[in-house]
Amino acid sequence: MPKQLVLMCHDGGVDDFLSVMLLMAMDHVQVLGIVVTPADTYVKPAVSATRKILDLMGRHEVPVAESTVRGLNPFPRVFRRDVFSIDSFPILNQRDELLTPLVTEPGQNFVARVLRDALEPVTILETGPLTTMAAALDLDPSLESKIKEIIWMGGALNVPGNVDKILEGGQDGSMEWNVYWDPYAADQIWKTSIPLTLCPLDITNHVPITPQFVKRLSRQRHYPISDLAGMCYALVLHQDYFAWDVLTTTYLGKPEMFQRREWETEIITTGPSQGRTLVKPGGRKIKALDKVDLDQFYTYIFKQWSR
Ligand SMILES: [Ca+2]
Repeated sequence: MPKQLVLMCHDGGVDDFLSVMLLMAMDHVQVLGIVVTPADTYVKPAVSATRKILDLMGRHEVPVAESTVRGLNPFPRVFRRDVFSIDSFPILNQRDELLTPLVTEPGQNFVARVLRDALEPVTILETGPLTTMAAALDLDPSLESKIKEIIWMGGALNVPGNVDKILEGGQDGSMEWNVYWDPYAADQIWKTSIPLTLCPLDITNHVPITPQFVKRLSRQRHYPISDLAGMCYALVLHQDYFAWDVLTTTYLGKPEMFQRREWETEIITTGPSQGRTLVKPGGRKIKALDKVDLDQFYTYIFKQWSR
């Protein structure tokens, strides 16, 4: 059976690296490349860590690119700095040279080239803001037809957002970070006819990363990927943490685990609700992951990282 063509775009948070590790453990996909958007991260170590993870997993045929887009509302530094630790993990630094190639052109140009060259429409797995995808479509709007679907960790439909009302003054707290970083890019994608499947906070709120979960990973740390995943989670376990990007990526691997639901929505680009994914009759139709079988999800993660 031909493999599903996938291009991953992530934004260098802890959850993004875990998603790379999950994606690379899937047999049914052919990953055409990974692009890093400079959002929830510092981009140089994020690109470096991504290449090191691919090396560790023996997947150095997958090129990695650095997007040069900019967002509107920067992620807090306290979120972004974990990448320095990950890039320095001993398990990722046993070799002197990286085998995974770094693409020389900007990430958004790379996305456009990959889509143009693809023989079949490509599934986009997006675990950061949509800015790089929007920039690639600016380069060549006709490439919209080469995108089979965008699977996106983004949005808060019928639950509060995760942008802090006090730290990000003047906001009403209704928006999710990946939209808030660049609402205009999300709005641009909303105006296309690309099929969109969202993994919003509505579902991720029900998929916590618990100390028990991390403990169970520790018990299988003889697998290098489980060991690496456990170290990544150790960086964030002191705070409330959920499977945001990892749940989104799991949908690509095991869609049958999920129920989806259609909504009509609009992106608010200005004012105190800037970045909100507003449910509004007559709005842009999207599908959102609605329910997941939690037992199946956790079992899948432990199995996929047993390598
Ligand atoms: Ca992310």
